[in-house]
Amino acid sequence: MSIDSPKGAPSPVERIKSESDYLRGGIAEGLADNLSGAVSESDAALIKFHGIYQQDDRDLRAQRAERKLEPAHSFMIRLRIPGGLLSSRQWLALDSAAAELSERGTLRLTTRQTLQFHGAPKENLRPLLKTCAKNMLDSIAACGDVNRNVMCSPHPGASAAHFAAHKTAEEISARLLPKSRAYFEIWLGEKRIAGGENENEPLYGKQYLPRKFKIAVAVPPVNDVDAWSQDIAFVAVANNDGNGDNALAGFNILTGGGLGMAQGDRGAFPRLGDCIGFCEPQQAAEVAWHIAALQRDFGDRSDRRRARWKYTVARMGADWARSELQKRAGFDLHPAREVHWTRRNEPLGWQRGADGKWSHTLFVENGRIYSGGLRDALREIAALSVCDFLITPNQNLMLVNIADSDRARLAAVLSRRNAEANEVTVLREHSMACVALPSCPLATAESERYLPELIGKLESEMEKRGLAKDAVTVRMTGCPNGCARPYLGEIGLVGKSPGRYNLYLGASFTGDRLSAFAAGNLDETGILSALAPLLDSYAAERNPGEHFGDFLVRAKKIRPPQRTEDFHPPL
Ligand code: SRM
Ligand code: SF4
Repeated sequence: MSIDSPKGAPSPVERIKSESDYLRGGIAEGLADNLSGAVSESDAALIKFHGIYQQDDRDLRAQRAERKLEPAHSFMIRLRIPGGLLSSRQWLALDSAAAELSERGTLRLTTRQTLQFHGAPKENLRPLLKTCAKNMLDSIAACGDVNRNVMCSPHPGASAAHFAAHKTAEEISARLLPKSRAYFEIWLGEKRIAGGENENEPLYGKQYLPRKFKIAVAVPPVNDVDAWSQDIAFVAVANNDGNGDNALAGFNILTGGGLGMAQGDRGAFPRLGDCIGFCEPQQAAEVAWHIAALQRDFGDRSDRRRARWKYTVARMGADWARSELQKRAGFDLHPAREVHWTRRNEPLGWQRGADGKWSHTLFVENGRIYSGGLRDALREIAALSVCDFLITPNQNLMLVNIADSDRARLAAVLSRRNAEANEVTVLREHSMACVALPSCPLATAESERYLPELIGKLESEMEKRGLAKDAVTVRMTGCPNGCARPYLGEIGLVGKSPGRYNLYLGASFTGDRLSAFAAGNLDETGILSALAPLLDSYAAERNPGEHFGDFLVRAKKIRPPQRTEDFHPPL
């Protein structure tokens, strides 16, 4: 899949960024305006770089318009939590902040291992971010045309390689963080000091990147971060020196992956990253910095729909990326090492790590934590201060670093509050939905609020055919942007219009093959009818241990995508 070279004038967002005085714009003045719950259009673009999105409640939009009222504006705040790790104290602080300062009051775990507050009124933004700062947390660069939250396979205690991988994720996050003090001035009240006018951004410059940029560190055999979907994935290779210590030898580097598409944009495509070689552990942050700089210099700044790094790599080639990177970094990459993948999620329930400590993974359906049993249990556990909290790349929550002596205490709280890694089916366990309605401005269909119901119906279909114990990844989004990584789901459902979805099929269970477009504009009956014959064949004809996506490809029920058109409905 290839694309044309960029032509045309810079997009309007490029001007907003370069005239923003390193992300200040008029944000502070907009916050002081009490007449509107919103900020100006250009500031709405800039606050994203501070981890904040202006939204409105779409459930109320029509009703308010009828009454000639401004939309019900509020803000979504997304934190920066590299590798998703939080202390008990931080968890407690975030839990209270959600309850007190955001109208929806929920905590929302995201597909990139961080946490979102939905529905914060403008006047609560500063108090919320100050609470975060007091607890050593921030939302810098959680959104915007910069490097986003760096993901990492959970959890640091699982093995020496996991521990080193987490350190690398933190190092990359810190190295690629914008240097502007705007966040500290606007949200935390820092005064601009003399000499502040000489501020600069050594990596990003005045215009920052052409588009968002995403990095993950993966630890095989679990591809929970969906390594092939990232702008850069560092795939940990553990030492095979016979000591059995599983220490980190270095990283295979995948680059140029990305999933976003848009309604009606037939030139858009999801893309898997290319493997360009292997680097040593201490070179990873340098590699990340230089690849981001390549995207800064060669990415398309005229058309935001083609501005992601995946399109730059599709246009210039992975060999170009490797050789430019080597030239700029001043070292050569080694040949990639062999790695083996088996699954894409962390098993639910109790596990013991190489450090002898316990972890407990809880299923959080589509990442939303409402008030009630689970929320109360988590608060009670956090108050004991005997474990850390880790958000997984599948929107679940792991309690980690639990000593032998504390395990029974935690288990008792979970059981009393009815919040243990409960009896979810493997189908539900492997499902994921993006936020969509009512907060996402881009949603054209329900996702988080609808998938649980659809999964219930699919569970019956699976059970009828003796497939109740078979894990199939099901991912749903409310539009083609791909926030729950649907094109890597063995069953991908992508919102088209209210109640209607496009069906994607044929991705691999381990996430190294994309799905292709299979059927369009399906309502629930259409989805279930399209899947029924495929599940019949799967139940009757699969090889032992064969996953659904692999079966569909082997049995020629679907052809893996080869051309851009394979991701779109036929014309
Ligand atoms: Fe996303 C835009 C939510 C992960 C691709 N995404 C949005 C916005 C901010 C809508 C907007 O632009 O106004 C959504 C806010 C909804 C809300 O109300 O909370 C949104 N994206 C999410 C989250 C919360 C989904 C979730 O259910 O967890 C995820 C937050 C991640 C994080 O913590 O940083 C989320 N988004 C992703 C992913 C998956 C990933 O990164 O692993 C993707 C696909 C991978 C990729 O980027 O290629 C993704 N989001 C997009 C895109 C399409 C980008 C593109 O290349 O075209 C958009 C739209 C855009 O950027 O213009 C988007
Ligand atoms: Fe919103 Fe679309 Fe992302 Fe879902 S996939 S959160 S609907 S942008």
